[in-house]
Amino acid sequence: MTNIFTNAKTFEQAFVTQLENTYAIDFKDSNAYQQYLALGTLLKEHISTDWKNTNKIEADKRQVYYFSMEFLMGRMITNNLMNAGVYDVVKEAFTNLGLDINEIEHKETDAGLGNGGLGRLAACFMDSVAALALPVHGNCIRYRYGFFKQKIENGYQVEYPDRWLKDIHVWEVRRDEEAIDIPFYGHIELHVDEKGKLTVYHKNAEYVKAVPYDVPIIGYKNEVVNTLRLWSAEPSDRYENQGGTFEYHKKLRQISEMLYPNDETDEGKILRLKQQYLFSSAGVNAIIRKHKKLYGTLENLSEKAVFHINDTHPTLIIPELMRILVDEENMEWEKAWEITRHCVAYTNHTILSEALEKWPIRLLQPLLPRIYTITEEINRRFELELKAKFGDYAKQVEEMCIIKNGMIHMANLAIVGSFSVNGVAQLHTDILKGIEMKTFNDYYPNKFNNKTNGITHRRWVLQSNPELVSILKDTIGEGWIKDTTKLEGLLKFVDDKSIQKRYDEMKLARKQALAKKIFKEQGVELDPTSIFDIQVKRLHEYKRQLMNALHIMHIYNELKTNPEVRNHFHPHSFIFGAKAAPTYYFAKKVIKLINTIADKVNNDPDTNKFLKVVFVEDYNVTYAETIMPAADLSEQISTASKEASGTGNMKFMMNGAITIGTLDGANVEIAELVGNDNIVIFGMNAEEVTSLMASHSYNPYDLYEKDPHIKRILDQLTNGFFDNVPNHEFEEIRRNLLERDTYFVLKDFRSYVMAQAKANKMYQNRSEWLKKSIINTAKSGFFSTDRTMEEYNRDIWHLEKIK
Ligand code: 26W
Repeated sequence: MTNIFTNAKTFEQAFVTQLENTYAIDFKDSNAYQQYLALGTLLKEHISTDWKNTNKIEADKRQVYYFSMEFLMGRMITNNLMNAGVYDVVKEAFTNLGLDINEIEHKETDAGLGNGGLGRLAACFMDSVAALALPVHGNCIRYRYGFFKQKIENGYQVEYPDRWLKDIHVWEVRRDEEAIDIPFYGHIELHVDEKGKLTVYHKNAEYVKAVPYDVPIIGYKNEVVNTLRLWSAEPSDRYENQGGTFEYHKKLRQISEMLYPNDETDEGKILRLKQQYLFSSAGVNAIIRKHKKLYGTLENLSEKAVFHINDTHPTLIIPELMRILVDEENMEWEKAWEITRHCVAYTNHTILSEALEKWPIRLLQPLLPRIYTITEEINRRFELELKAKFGDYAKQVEEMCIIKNGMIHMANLAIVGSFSVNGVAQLHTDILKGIEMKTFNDYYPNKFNNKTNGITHRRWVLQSNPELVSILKDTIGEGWIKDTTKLEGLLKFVDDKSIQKRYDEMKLARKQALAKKIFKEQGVELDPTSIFDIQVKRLHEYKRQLMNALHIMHIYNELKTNPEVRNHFHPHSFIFGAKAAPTYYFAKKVIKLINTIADKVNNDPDTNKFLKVVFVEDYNVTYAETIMPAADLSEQISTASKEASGTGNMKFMMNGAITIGTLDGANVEIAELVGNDNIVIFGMNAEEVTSLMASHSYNPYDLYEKDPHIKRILDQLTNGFFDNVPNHEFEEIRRNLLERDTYFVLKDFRSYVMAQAKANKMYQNRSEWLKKSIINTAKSGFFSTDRTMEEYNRDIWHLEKIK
């Protein structure tokens, strides 16, 4: 096949032909959406040979299957063009044709198949493994509706469906011939013949057909194309009508209908369990089928395959593998268990207890009868093992067993059934090993390990920050793209005035771009020379957007009552982006509060030269591409010990923002890398939080009484200070803070106010600030997912690179 991307001319011709032939129109009559589809189609064809070849080369190699309920991919077009190395040619051709490549890129919908950190991490991992030529493939669900679209109406969040698939999804390939029937419900019959051989029958099952759609993941200029496999639920031919086909259709369609918009809270809904089993089982069975075809046996499975589970959501892989080995392959239990344990690796992303998944037996048993009995048997044997070691009534048995009080503890199953368990930042792993999962760590001393998260610098710098890319090119060259540790080369330039100036210009340009977008979409005008102070992440109490909001009220109060403050306060723009789970009442109140504050301060002509607040609507991956490069200050202010890692912190840092944050998650590692002068740390550390919690001695009301600033703010929440809301609007927020304050907002408030004041002052020393900004980029190379993936491979996966 000739390469149409060799130069602009040949591409132009091919592109025009493609458009005209597909739509039977003249090129001049085509619209941007058609142009986007034509471009996507041509690119997909272009990489198809590499895709096929990658599959061939990998066929008999050890591979990793990364199972994740979420892949928050965002738009793929730009990334694909860049990684395939054809971006410049296309851009040139489009210019010749009078087309704007940006406009066409924007026609792609944002693939929001994830909630937040965990899903975006999976997407960054996919980009890195392809760039590193590691044979790693994703498995997920092809949700018809991704993460909801957020609108702000009267200050409140309102959710709308995200119809990302409404038209054609150019990148996917449907593989009907690889569909797999998945049984739900029914009952199990066991038959033992004269020789003692066990046969398991699943009777009256309701089958659902899982159909895979493959999406190519293009490596950075290396001819590698991996696969992200998305499973869709469809009616199965094996389903014999047991009455009510309409019901059957309706129910099964729901399985891949929608992404659950909850993170960090365990909803325990049957539909979510169906989703988990559907993609876990379909994924594993497809891999097994391929493996058997190649080797005729599963005895060598653990040499050839790793099933990596992204949090506990795909843990059912463990009993499913056991089912296949024992029931279908007639393997002895012990041998099957040996293989299974050596095939599975587990990553934990949270220690919040409400986020640790537990399934009630009464839900799981009827839905997945065989999976349940296998899980019971895994638990029975494990308990015997524990009792033999610790005694029948030992606390270790109670703590580590998988099934207790009518619930199946998925994290326990994942730990017992895997060969590796990792946390996602050093502090997080230390807490898992030393506190939350200490008993397990004592029992399996070599199983737990740390793999600090990362981000793909190809999306978060190369694609999102052209001015920074150009500075890097002129200072350290282009080596950083292949090896981000080379960013350290920037350290030579920290005092170079001309480079400082370019950093200043880069930030200004990125801030202008964001300000322009915000003005266009929401009509709020921001001054690009003000400090852009940004907090974007899911809305959660532990992330403390509320503390940020209360601090804005404090600044406003100071500006109003103490005009002298204005003389040394650099204008400050506070920008928020966050989605709340639709059922999370308190989080939604916080959104309303932020918007109410914005309404008040933005419209006060007395102060609005100094202070602006914006809550950006519908924060998503595409939005983040404009936001990350535009920050001066990166807000990472979770209650210490609660944020497993954070990854937004890394994106901001790489783009030269300075972190204001607690010693939580990966902030700890950021602080170690940049040193105390180049980060603003405040608040209690993890140990202090843990011991304050344990002591039960915290009384937020004392702080209200002692600190007049806190008192003023809390009173303003309900005393008519806000014009357009009833006085009780924020009553729950006030009461929550005074009576519980579970996440120590008031406790850390003083220290946060001081940290903010320090940051504002620091910013005014331009040269020093720019130096810190450059140091942050220079030290951020560690946080590339290329490094993270190399570590997973070195310590867990042990894959050979392709070629
Ligand atoms: C059962 C409901 C549920 C759904 C999703 C519970 C927990 C989750 C995720 C594990 C939540 C999540 O996204 N955790 C985030 O993972 C990121 C990637 O490792 C970390 O950077 C964040 O700190 C962590 O909150």
